Amino acid sequence: MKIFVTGGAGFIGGNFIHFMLTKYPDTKIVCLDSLTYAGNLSTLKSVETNTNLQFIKIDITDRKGIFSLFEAEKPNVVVNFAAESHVDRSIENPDIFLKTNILGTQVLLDACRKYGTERFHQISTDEVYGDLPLDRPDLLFKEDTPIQTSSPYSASKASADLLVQAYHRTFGVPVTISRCSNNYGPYQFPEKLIPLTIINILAGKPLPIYGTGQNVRDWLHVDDHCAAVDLILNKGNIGEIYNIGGHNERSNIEVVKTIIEILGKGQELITYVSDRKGHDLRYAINPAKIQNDMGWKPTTSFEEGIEKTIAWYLDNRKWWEEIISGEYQTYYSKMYGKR
Ligand code: NAD
Ligand code: TDX
Repeated sequence: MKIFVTGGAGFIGGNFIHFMLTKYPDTKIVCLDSLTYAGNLSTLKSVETNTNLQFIKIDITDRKGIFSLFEAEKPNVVVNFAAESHVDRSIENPDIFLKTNILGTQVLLDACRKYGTERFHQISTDEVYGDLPLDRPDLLFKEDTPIQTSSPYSASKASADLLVQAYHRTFGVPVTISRCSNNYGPYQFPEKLIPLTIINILAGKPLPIYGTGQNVRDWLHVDDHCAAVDLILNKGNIGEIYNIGGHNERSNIEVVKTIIEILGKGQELITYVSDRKGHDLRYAINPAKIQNDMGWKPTTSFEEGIEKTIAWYLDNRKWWEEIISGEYQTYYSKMYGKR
């Protein structure tokens, strides 16, 4: 069995590679990643000598290169994590989001079609459903909730999902799609709320809260996401969409206060800043389909997962100190300098 994992030097793809190498000693993993600012080979350092892992630096929009790679390697399965993933960056510059997230997905689909790949799995997001009101806790995203996107990021992910479905219906490419809620855990790039908060607290820097801090996200530990994707690869029905989430809704201010408390600090670093444009109010996944069809259940509670994640950032300073020493500084001043 050979699996192409695109975006495997990023947060979730990297965790997925660790998960798969541990669980399947007979599976070959080929990581395809162009190493953008969000891709870090240090995420794969502890498995770099594993003979089941191969790394190839390639852009998924490079049609010729991708086709040559499929010709040479003939993967059984492709799991597409590669994407521009940060909403704030998509508001600053949508172009690269459309290129990587839509056109890159198309290149992979064309290659799967040509080389008869047994499965193409698209890693999508709950953001394709838009948002839910804060005062209707009874409403949750189901797989048939209409797509209604808010940011250039979510619009690009939704476009990719539509293409994936079209390639299944028109060309018979054997696809599955999963739409997951907000992930957290080891190796997450510190532009995202949880690692940014941990690292800023450790540095004694302000903790920027967009708007009122009441926006709600549905948090899932990345290991539970990886287990769900593995299940879908093994038991998912071709052409289907599966929502992944663990009923772990928290407002942003609650999340930040929890991290402050675990690190034993005071709340004086909390700083309310101007809101994100088009800021989605609330995400909440109904995971009944994957639970009922495949018996998936999250195993890590938010309380346990956030403790473990903070401990990981404390124990792995080298990983993130290297990351925040480069382009991140320019990004940070641009995004937060005058906010
Ligand atoms: P990330 O930004 O940490 O990693 C993305 C990876 O893709 C990086 O290694 C980057 O180098 C690589 N990449 C980007 N453009 C590429 C290109 N053109 N060619 C090859 N590689 C490229 O992202 P993440 O948080 O790990 O998200 C992974 C996937 O999961 C994305 O598709 C995202 O939309 C989806 N998702 C993320 C979350 C979340 O909470 N982080 C939740 C739901 C879905
Ligand atoms: O500094 C911040 N202050 C703040 O209040 C940051 C970075 C974020 N926020 C808020 C915005 C969101 O309401 O925290 C919430 C979480 O923000 P992000 O970590 O940027 O995640 P989000 O925008 O919810 O998107 C994430 O989940 C869905 C991932 O980045 C996407 O790739 C995924 O599809």
